[in-house]
Amino acid sequence: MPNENLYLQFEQCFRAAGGRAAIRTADGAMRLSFAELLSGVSRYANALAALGVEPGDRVTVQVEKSIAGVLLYLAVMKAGGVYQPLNTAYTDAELDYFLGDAAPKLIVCDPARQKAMRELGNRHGIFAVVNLDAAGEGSLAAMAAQMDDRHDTVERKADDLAGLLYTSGTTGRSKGAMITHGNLASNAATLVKLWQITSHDVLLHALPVFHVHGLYVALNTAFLSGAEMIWFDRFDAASLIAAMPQATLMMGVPTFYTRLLAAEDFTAETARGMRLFISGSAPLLAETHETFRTRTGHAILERYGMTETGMITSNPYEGERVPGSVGFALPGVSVRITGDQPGVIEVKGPNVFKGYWRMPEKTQEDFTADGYFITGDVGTIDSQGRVSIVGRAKDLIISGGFNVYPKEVEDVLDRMEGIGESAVVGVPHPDFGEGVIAVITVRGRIPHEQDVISSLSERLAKFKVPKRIFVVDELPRNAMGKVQKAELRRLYAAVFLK
Ligand code: MLC
Ligand code: AMP
Repeated sequence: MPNENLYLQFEQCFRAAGGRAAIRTADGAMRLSFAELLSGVSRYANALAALGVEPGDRVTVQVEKSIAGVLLYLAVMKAGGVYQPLNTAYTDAELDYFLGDAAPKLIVCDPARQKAMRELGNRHGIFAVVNLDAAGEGSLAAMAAQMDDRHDTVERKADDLAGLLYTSGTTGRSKGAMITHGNLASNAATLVKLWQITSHDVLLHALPVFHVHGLYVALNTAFLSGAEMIWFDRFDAASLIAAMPQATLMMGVPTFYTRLLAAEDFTAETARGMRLFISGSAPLLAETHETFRTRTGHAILERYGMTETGMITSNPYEGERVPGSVGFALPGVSVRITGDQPGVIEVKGPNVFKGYWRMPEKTQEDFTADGYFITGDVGTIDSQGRVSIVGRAKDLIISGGFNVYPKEVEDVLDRMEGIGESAVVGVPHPDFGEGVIAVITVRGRIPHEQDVISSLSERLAKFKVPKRIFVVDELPRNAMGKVQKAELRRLYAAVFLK
């Protein structure tokens, strides 16, 4: 049996690229060649083995974005482990759940969080905790530096897990999506080919690396093609504009594009050397697409994906990129809508995950009898196969590319003293696409809006916390007693647009 560990494919590409830059900062102050990437990953993989990580073990990682963090990501794969990244915004209360559920062998966190993480880990019988800071220093980096730079890539089958990525659910409980080496390998190869990514490309990488977009779409396509990356620890329009003349390729959420357009010095000249702009994770407004094209001459290529499936559809590289459409099913992936259109999009293919971690019933619920994954996105497919997303069957808000499940926020609100009921909805937001708001009823004294927000921030990651809280006497309900969220979205539609 051949070794189907995806890292072997990356490794081949790294060897061929040798001394060329793999990842660097725009000013060149930090630069890692492909050869250094190879030896660095081996050192980290040896460190993981020394820390007791065995094939199939989860490694939970909550660290600031850094190049050392990339070495760690690759090393977990090389060592046969299961990479389990977490948003740096998660609070201790949120982490407690993930640690208990994922039951990792090792936790890697920021030094500032080590004490709290150790306490949380101990509660779940996880005793190995090491750290890595934003500069790529820390106990794990120190350990890796002592290790041998040769390491045999652990044998994995295509069906073995490479990642465990949590995604919230409409029930409010997060589910771990089990992603295999085969899922990642097929999706990355398809995208490299479709978007014609080569070793001549230079990718602007400003996305976080704890979600599918920045992690699997951006990193894996660069690693499989030998493209160079210009590395940003976070998105900042001015820094991207300054670096863009050195680049050919960018991937971002719609907020990246609206923020670039808001900068007057972002011009056709800035984007002259660019080959391709890709958008995804949230709907790109047709207006943004048009304004971008008028300003730069580039038609942003919109694609559609999900944690559970990787990328599903894409507008064509050659051929018309239609604003408001997410394009065609990727080669090898089948997409359908059963019944009337618009309807729920279903997907099947080598990109589709293996199921939810330790939730066989939930997994079964989300697949059809003939093996299609039910996305919960509502769309249409035209006679040529072009897919458009028109809504969501799931109660989900996407704010600046981050998913917020209202139920999770409502559960916290409902437990707060003095609050009767709550309904959390997303309304149009000029920067984040959708902005989170809460509408509540109270028992007794009306609380200060800021007090409710502060109290929520102790339990929930910042991006989930409603930007505004509105108090009403009663929530609007239909005849069945169900809160009418559509009505709330209509009533509060102009909150952020004033
Ligand atoms: C930050 N804040 C957000 C937020 N990001 N609030 C709501 N939604 C968000 N997305 C908070 C901050 O904590 C801060 O709170 C305040 O809002 C203003 O922050 P900011 O400085 O303006 O934000 P910034 O750091 O610039 O971040 C915005 C952003 C970032 C858009 C650059 O959110 C981002 O990188 N988003 C990308 C998400 C992503 O990668 N999604 C891919 C998912 S994968 P305060 O109170 O402290 O001021 C997926 C599958 C697929 O969906 O198809 O790709
Ligand atoms: P996540 O669970 O974080 O992976 O988010 C996946 C969800 O993001 C999908 O189910 C869609 O609702 C949404 N999404 C991703 N890409 C697009 C897109 N191009 N247009 C509209 N929604 C998108």
